[in-house]
Amino acid sequence: MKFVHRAYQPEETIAAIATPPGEGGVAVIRISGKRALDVASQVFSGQIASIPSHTARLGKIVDSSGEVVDEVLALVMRAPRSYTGEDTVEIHCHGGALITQRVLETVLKAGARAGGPGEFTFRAFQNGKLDLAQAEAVQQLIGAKNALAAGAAKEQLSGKLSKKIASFQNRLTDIAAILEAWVDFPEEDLAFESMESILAKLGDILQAMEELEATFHEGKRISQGITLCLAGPPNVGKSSLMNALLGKDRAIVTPVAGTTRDLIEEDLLLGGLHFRLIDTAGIRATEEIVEQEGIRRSKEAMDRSDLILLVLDGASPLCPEGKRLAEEAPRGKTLLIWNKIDLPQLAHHLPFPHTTSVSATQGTGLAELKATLNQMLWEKGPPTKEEIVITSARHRQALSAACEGMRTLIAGLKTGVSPEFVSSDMRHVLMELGTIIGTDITEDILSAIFSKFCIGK
Ligand SMILES: Nc1nc2c(ncn2[C@@H]2O[C@H](COP(=O)(O)OP(=O)(O)OP(=O)(O)O)[C@@H](O)[C@H]2O)c(=O)[nH]1
Ligand SMILES: [Mg+2]
Repeated sequence: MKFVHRAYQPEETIAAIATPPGEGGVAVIRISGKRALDVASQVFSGQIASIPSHTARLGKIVDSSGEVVDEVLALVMRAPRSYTGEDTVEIHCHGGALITQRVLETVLKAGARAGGPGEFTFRAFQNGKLDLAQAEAVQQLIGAKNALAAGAAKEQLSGKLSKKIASFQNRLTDIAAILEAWVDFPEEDLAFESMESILAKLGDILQAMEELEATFHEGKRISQGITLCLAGPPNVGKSSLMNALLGKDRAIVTPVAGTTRDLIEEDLLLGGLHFRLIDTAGIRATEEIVEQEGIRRSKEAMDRSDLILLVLDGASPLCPEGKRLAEEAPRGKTLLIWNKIDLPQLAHHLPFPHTTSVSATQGTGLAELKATLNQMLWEKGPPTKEEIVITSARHRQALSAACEGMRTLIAGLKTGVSPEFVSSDMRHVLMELGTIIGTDITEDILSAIFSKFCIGK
């Protein structure tokens, strides 16, 4: 179902299943809006219209023909002390797909409208329970696939990012007031704030904004995971290393060069981070058409990966393909791995910024490999809890536009452009910052954001 965002109409009461589809112990149907208690009372056998907020009653859901649909618990949360800020009733029924659907249908017949994706959170936003960045964090928390992503979402939900954006806005608004005064009274000597001091303040704010924008580099890795591909010539032990890292016999390993043909992808959790590990076909010159296609895919995988594990056989002379790969691999994102250290090693000299040695079959050197990966990923170590990290491309884009506006603004002040232009640049910066927390946002953007949510949230 596609959510067609509509203007918030508090008199409309919405209902949706808030729990995932399928079978479970319980399922929750959420009803929210001015008439939530009225709608629930029509279908619920017990008396809930006058019970205190945050209390529950046991009773039955009865449909319009008098048939009992299920025995349920009804939980009442009165405005404004609910997630949406509206009167809310949660019906906890038995968690079967059919039962849950029938309870929802009964509630809808009693006068509620089916809620769209994210519509409860949209109402929470409209009622000031959450700002936009916090509302987005709700969805990120639900979708988090690793501990760091969940941590970052929780920090954002707590309002840390919003506070930081608001502090930029407040500091800029103070400066804007002075600039506006210059526009209104250009002939007056507004000596209480010198141009140097204003420029210094703007420079500080810009630097803080740029620092926040730069955290997206890490934030993206946290929220979207890291693509890691195993590449190298045939038979060096790429698939063996894949299996060793996964701790399971996933990829076929044989002494035959050219065993792996297609890409093999698996998820891997390392140090609280989500990795997408890709095993590729060994790269060499071949006439064989299937292998050629495999090699083409290997190269593509190397291009799109965040990091490349370039595997070479330390116990054999370096083959021409290995030499070429080592020359061509992008240094910054490649970790050179000498495999088969359980065998007598040949003296190889390949100057590489990141190198490690392992035995995929014996499982030795894996801890060091993981530690080196971590070092490559986080220049300053993984983000700590106190740090604010932006994980959303939308926030990054807005910050980047705001920084750009700041640079124009500062350059304008330095070259003495007309004050009107400076003020308009300032309004632009404030507006871009506002889109992050939802103070300056168009209906279209709101609709796009909330339509990505799940139904019932
Ligand atoms: N002694 C030793 N043998 C290894 C090690 N790693 C892999 N091998 C052997 O090397 C051979 C090739 O291993 P694979 O993992 O299939 O190599 P690959 O790089 O995936 O090869 P392709 O898929 O053909 O490109 C197998 O016989 C493995 O048992 C190791 O650390 N030590
Ligand atoms: Mg292989």
